[in-house]
Amino acid sequence: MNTKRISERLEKALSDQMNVEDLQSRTYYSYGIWADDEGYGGIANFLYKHAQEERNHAVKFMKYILNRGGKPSIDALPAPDTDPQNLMNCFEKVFQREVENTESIYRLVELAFEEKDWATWNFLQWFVKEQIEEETLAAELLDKVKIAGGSNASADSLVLLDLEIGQHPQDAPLAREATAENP
Ligand code: OFO
Repeated sequence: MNTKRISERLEKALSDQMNVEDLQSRTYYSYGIWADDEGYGGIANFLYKHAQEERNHAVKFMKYILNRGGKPSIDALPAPDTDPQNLMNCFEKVFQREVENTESIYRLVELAFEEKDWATWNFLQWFVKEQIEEETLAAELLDKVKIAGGSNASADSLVLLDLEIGQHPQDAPLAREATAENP
């Protein structure tokens, strides 16, 4: 009896996304190593934690494919992105990585919709919501770097920025949870 509940096309697309999440994780580690080496210990810490989040995302795809009777495939990954040129460029790259990942998730949502695979469509909604948070977070951090002076930030503001980002939560609040009392 065939107990597989996912098409081969979606199985492959979800498995590819699992590998993309893994690559995201390696990319955040590489940005973290760059920041650590530059002396930004707080920012490095933030990026290392974020790398772990991306690994968690990969595991969610892995388990979902297995639960639906498919088999994910761990593929060879390309090298992560090149090192940032400076802090401003680092957070521009973070924002760009998140936007690309959102586009990749949207393509999966479209595929699930096309196949009327509502279980997969439902599974992917967690990632749609997650990407709203991740893009908001990346934009917030980029704003902080700009406020600190961007590429011309003084040594003092860089020290404060490093401290602040090091303690920054990994999630950004969602607009749907805002209220008049707590916007
Ligand atoms: Fe940064 O996000 Fe995964 O999905």
